[in-house]
Amino acid sequence: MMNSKEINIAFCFDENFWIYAGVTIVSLLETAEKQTKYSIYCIISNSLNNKMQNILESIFKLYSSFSSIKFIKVKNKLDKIKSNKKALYYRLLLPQILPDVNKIIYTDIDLIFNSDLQDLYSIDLTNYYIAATKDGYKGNESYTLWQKYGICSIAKKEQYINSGVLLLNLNNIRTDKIDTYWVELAEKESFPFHDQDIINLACKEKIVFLPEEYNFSYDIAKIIHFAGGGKPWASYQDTIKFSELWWFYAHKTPFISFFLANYYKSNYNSLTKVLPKWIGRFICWFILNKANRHKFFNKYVKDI
Ligand SMILES: [Mn+2]
Repeated sequence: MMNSKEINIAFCFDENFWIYAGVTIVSLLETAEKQTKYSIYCIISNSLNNKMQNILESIFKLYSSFSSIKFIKVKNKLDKIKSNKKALYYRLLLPQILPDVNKIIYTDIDLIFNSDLQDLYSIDLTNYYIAATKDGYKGNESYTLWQKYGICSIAKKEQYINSGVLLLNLNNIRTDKIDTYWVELAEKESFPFHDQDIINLACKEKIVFLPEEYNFSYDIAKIIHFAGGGKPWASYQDTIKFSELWWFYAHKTPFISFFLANYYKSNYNSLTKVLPKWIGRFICWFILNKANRHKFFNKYVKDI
């Protein structure tokens, strides 16, 4: 196709979060402009099996024949990393895993896209490592490692960024061996905000600050990130802004009955507050039985 604009984008996840990647990917493709061609790289754990990959691939195919999707398993077991949330650290491996890619967008999968990403991708990073939005932390003296590594002062200068949405200049990062430094830090310490502290520490002075519309839940947001504790799939919907937009895309995936069952399960307590206990219990039992995860996935895989 003429004048197509290629955009590299990476998602990193393991077998615990792969279904949420489905929602993020649907929102990415549904908001793409005609000439945008996404090269999607899914950086995944070893335990994400072929069936799971095939399901994600089939969702992808429903929405785009123009873009592409690739699954790459993380070979490095990250044994030395001092944290049990290994998947958070996959993004630090992007420069090594994708040696031929020079520029890429990385986003978390607890978010949805509300806009095409050409604007974000075209931001000039010639003299920088990354672009990211500032985070709300004003500096918390109580973290020992923040004090030890001077992250407090980064936060105080309001230069502390959120690592959920990143535009990365992989070329500069590789040339200056920043990726090696990232892994060194991860193996040495367990930072309170994991990869985010590491990226802030290693990339300071070489960060382009993005407008807030690319991260978080603002009215005009191009990328809506459900950062922190309240996720639209888990908490009572009214309390989370834009959760209905997440559910809109969730309905377009084959995971919807699973999402609903989980949602009712986690909201069982609020349900029983308004209904007699036995009715609440019956509804939960009914929904959970209907959406038996194993049966559901088997059926879906057979159908495609
Ligand atoms: Mn996040």
